[in-house]
Amino acid sequence: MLVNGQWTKHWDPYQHTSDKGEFVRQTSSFRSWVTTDGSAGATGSAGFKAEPGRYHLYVAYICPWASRTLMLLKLKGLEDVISVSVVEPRLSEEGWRFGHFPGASTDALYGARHLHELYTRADSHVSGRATVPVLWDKKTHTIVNNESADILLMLNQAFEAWATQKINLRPDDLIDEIDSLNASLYQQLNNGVYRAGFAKSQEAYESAVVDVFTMLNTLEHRLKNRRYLFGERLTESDVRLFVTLIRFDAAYYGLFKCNLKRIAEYRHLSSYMERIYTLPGIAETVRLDHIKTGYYSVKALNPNGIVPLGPRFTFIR
Ligand SMILES: N[C@@H](CCC(=O)N[C@@H](CS)C(=O)NCC(=O)O)C(=O)O
Repeated sequence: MLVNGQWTKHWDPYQHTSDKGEFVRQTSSFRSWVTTDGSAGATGSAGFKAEPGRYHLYVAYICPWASRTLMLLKLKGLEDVISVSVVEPRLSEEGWRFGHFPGASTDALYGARHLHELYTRADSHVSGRATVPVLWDKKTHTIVNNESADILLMLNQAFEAWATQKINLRPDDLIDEIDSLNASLYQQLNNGVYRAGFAKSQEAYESAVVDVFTMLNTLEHRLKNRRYLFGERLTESDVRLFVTLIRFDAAYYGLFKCNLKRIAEYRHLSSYMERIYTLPGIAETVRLDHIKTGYYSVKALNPNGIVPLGPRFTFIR
């Protein structure tokens, strides 16, 4: 991680751990907003007006938080408006690295070797983890925002003028319900799998796994007669759920020990996952090779770095 603009020697996969052995995720540090007129958003500073070609997304295909922002780019048809660089799936001693792993890229903007260089370019005294996703402003050479939840909102709203797909993932009549479902999805499932995987006590692990499967069972029931979580309309909650489902059997079931059941054993959840996977553009946001290579390279959880051969999805090449 970075301390006062300097990369500290070793990358540690464990984020903060509580006294009870619970995994605690760091809060994101760059929180400005791109808005249609450049006025300030909910947090951070003004000056980031939505313009085509001005912004860049740094992502990792392994990462669910980054992948959900990529899904928004596809669903809104913004690929020609916001450019993208992809880091390699394995975290190096210096964190995320650009390179030649198939599907990864170099840093198109500055030729940086590691993502942390972008963080220090934005703030030479920055401290904290250099996480993906990063929404970068090419005009002022800085990070606008590194919190995917905020980036999702920006991509849904601020670039409407150039979006080739006029889909609103947060329709007015559903906003409160979407936000409330998102909050429990995050706590119990999206971050629940991480709480299980990185728990340092049996108690913390078990409580996380119970949360994960309680949520999966509830969702399985909810999706019995529905196309998407809120019926016929695809919403932001579906994007948030999909990124965890698609990684589940490949990484969370084995590596994170969330092994009471696979998604393949849930009839409705698995057909729902396939339904979203086959939406135009979404398959391009899913790289199972990155997902498996990346998660299974976390030495603290898998010292020998062996990557499992399975699972095999019938609908993924
Ligand atoms: N709150 C952030 C979390 C992002 C995050 O934790 N990303 C992970 C990858 S999945 C990361 O970059 N980790 C690098 C590190 O911890 O050093 C968001 O949702 O944008």
